[in-house]
Amino acid sequence: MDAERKKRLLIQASEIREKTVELIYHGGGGHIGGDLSETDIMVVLFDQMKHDAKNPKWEERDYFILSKGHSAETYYALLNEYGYIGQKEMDDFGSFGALLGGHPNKKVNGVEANTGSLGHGLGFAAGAAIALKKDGKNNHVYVLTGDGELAEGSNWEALMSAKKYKLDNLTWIVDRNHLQISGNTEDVMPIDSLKAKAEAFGFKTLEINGHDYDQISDALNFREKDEPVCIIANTIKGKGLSCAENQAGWHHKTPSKEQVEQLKVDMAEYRKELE
Ligand SMILES: Cc1ncc(C[n+]2csc(CCOP(=O)(O)OP(=O)(O)O)c2C)c(N)n1
Repeated sequence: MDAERKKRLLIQASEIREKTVELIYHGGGGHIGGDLSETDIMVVLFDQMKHDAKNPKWEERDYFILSKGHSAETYYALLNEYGYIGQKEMDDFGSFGALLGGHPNKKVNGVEANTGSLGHGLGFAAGAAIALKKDGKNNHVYVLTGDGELAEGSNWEALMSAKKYKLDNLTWIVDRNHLQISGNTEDVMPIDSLKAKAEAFGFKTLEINGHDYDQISDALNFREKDEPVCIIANTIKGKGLSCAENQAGWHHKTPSKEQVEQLKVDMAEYRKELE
């Protein structure tokens, strides 16, 4: 990735982290840990996939499905940044009857699928990829799952179909932050060796640092004829909010005013270093 693009995206990610944490603070709660682990992946993805906020149902768009739907606040922050969602909707987050709920809903521009009940995004994504292939379309389908989410059996059924239907238009990204709702994934329900499992299910599997922009970008661009792709993105849950990093207790939490202010100071300093 060229230096200018990388700097632009790193700055954008720092702003998205601020926006996410503020949204959660004002809304009175959110899945802050998984929001902050997925931020860098989603910032790069939104920058390079085909989409158009002015025409959310554009026929040529790529599809993004946030299977780990609980981490919706980063998604909303990005959709707001790109103009899919207005400021009024952001301000209403957390209030009764608001458009933006704790989990993504198709009523929101830019959201392709209702998610939040874990284990359904991969099935939706594989189905969309099959349909697009049958229609001879070139749209690509990206789906982001959690690692804890992989304890749901329905994922593995969807994964089997990806190889059978030669879904080279499907990229499955795993936010591998090693934590889920109540602790370490390997204690709650072990999923290692995930790479061997993904390969056994027929995926071309890349393991990357989910906070490294060159690695994220290259992996998202990776294609091989007839082969579905899996990206295991190693990440840090709570990344950027120092008190929350790698802490299972920050899976769902409201930061204090001081913690929000600290994040803003840290992000501003970080941006200064980039200049
Ligand atoms: C079917 C279902 N069971 C349980 C939950 C409750 N739940 C919400 S988040 C979560 C843990 C998810 O962990 P992971 O996929 O690793 O997400 P991340 O750490 O990236 O936030 C659970 C069990 C749910 N949303 N859906």
